Amino acid sequence: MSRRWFRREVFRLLILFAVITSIAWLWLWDPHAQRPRPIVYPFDDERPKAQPHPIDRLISSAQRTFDELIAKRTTDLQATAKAYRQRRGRHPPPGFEAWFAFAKDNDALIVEDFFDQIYHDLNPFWGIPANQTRQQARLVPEKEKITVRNGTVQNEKIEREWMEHWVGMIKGIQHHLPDVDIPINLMDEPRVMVPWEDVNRYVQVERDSRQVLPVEEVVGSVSAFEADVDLDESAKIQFGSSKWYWDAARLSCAPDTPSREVLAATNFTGPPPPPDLFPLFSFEGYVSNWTAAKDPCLQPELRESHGSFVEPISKSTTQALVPYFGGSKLPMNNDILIPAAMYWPDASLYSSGKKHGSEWEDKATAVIWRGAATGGRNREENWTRFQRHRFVSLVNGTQVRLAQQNPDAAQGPNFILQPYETYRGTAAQQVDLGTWLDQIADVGFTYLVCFPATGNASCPYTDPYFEIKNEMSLDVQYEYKYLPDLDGNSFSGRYLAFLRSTSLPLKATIYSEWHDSRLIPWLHFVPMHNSFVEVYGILEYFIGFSMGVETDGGQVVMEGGHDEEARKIAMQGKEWAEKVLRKEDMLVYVLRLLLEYRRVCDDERARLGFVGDLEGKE
Ligand SMILES: *[C@@H]1O[C@H](CO)[C@@H](O)[C@H](O)[C@H]1NC(C)=O
Ligand SMILES: *[C@@H]1O[C@H](CO)[C@@H](O)[C@H](O)[C@H]1NC(C)=O
Ligand SMILES: *[C@@H]1O[C@H](CO)[C@@H](O)[C@H](O)[C@H]1NC(C)=O
Ligand SMILES: *[C@@H]1O[C@H](CO)[C@@H](O)[C@H](O)[C@H]1NC(C)=O
Ligand SMILES: *[C@@H]1O[C@H](CO)[C@@H](O)[C@H](O)[C@H]1NC(C)=O
Ligand SMILES: *[C@@H]1O[C@H](CO)[C@@H](O)[C@H](O)[C@H]1NC(C)=O
Ligand SMILES: CC(=O)N[C@H]1CO[C@H](CO)[C@@H](O)[C@@H]1O
Repeated sequence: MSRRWFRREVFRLLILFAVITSIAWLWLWDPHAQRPRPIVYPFDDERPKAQPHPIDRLISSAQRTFDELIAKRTTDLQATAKAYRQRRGRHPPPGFEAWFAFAKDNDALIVEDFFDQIYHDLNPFWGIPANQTRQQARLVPEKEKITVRNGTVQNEKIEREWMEHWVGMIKGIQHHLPDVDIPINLMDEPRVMVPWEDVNRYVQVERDSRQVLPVEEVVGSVSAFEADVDLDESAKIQFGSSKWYWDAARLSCAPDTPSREVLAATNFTGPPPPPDLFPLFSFEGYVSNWTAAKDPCLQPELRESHGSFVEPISKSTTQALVPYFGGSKLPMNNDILIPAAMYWPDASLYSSGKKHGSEWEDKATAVIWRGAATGGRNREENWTRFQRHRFVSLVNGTQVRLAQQNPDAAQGPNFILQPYETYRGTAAQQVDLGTWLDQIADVGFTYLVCFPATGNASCPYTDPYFEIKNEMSLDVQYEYKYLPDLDGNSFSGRYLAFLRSTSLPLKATIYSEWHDSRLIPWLHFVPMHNSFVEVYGILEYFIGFSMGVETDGGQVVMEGGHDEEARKIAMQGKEWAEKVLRKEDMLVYVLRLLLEYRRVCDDERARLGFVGDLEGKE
């Protein structure tokens, strides 16, 4: 009897102990926490052994983030409306019931957080009069807007291909839409950049106006759209341009951010300044806070190392808060995001239709990239600061070897090599970095996009550093395991296709897209810093390195990699994209967006709402 009791007590204590230690461990370990700069071990064998690789930790932390997100899923109207009120602080917009039915009919997974971007984009509009936004939209020329009347898209003459895709998208939901004017940005680059102080004032108005009104005070349908009011031409949207895009952009950063007071760079000679070894927002060098790692307000060095700031192709922007819809923007822009036009057609340059690549095991264990040298207008004086050029150079074995042999400093024309051992790289100690890159990477430009234009793919000032490679269709690229995805003149239009492929996207960007709150780094894709400082660490973690062993076929055998982790992320990304980034999901997003947009443009907006789920309950 007492012996059994004793055993039970010991067992209990053991359980208690286990619970306490796991809680303490979970509590103490937070990959997002701002840590002091870690110690840099000059030699790998000084590093404490048997610690999990930082990427292992980031991967398991990503799984937890995902579990928390998905636990918020709602499946009926009641719960969905309730989650809305909790997160947004007001009633859902008129039309919410039809929206929910549409989402259900299309098997959409509903998590209120998936729509956060809509509120980030639209909330500032509560700070300016509804009629002003409405008039501004009305005054946009026909060819730059989509007009919906009586449940039908009115656009007939369509000149641009992008417009055709977006019209197709809106047609998919036109029967559910109130009358509305949707101005569309047909340029690559975002257009609206409102100073932070103004946006702050506007969102304060929104916050103060939040209210879950008593049911009897709520108006359930939007006001009739004025047929032909006298339009005040002075409300017309005006765009201008500034020579230094950065100096306009940083005004949209919060006053306490590092970029706010940093003037634009004017000397773009040579490589950008060396990147931090363990950049901010990373865990032992690897991206841990993706939202922060891609935000130019938090990384002033981007002003001189990303084409969007060095020299964008077009700089037509406004500082006024006006409604302009587009496929991507910088975090500091105030454009309203919709899914990008190139995500809509079933097959195009940016996707390979139904082909998503073969089985992981059948792919080459290597990195593939093809593309044009875009990113902005690269010139002889500043091409060394462009992100695509930098990436292509950094994984070119010959360029890296030349840099290592450079007697002055370990640098190439457009990059400075960092001591790669700090990223737990061991390949460099076994084999020469250049040789290793030759074995695992096939990356190159198909067109050098010279300025002034040469009329062909070559370019006198970059020819010495880059080979012009043949184009390669996406389905051939899918025969390789690793797919870097880099910003061009704006975001990269292949991203969705890459996610949906059976290969693994390695993503670096400064752009925001509609789907950002749906994708989790290290779970659905691999994030990279825009400096690419940790690219060798990432490649070594996944691919491993060669000890000189070759197969019978003469292929180099890689050891010490994490092929299974790579396969898993590739497949998780694919399955998730097939669940929440389908065309149906885009429509569900755009319908929600347009219902909100219509409400915020309505003079009665303060009282408009959906309360169908509450009626008869009070
Ligand atoms: C990421 O960084 C931003 C900016 O420092 C911060 O506001 C945010 O809370 C961080 N996110 C996480 C998940 O730690
Ligand atoms: C917008 O409405 C306000 C009253 O709510 C009015 O004073 C103002 O003139 C209107 N502005 C425009 C551009 O029509
Ligand atoms: C929409 O319907 C109304 C009423 O049926 C009609 O008066 C109006 O002309 C229609 N507008 C368009 C653009 O079709
Ligand atoms: C620009 O920077 C380069 C390299 O740092 C330097 O050699 C050159 O003198 C600078 N030019 C000007 C005009 O400051
Ligand atoms: C490309 O065009 C330039 C002149 O614009 C010419 O000098 C050069 O030979 C051409 N290169 C090729 C590979 O055709
Ligand atoms: C790699 O770098 C070397 C030396 O700069 C250059 O000649 C070669 O064309 C580059 N290869 C590619 C694929 O760009
Ligand atoms: C628009 C812009 O920034 N262009 C710059 C590219 O680099 C050269 C040389 O540094 C500058 O003179 C240009 O102004």
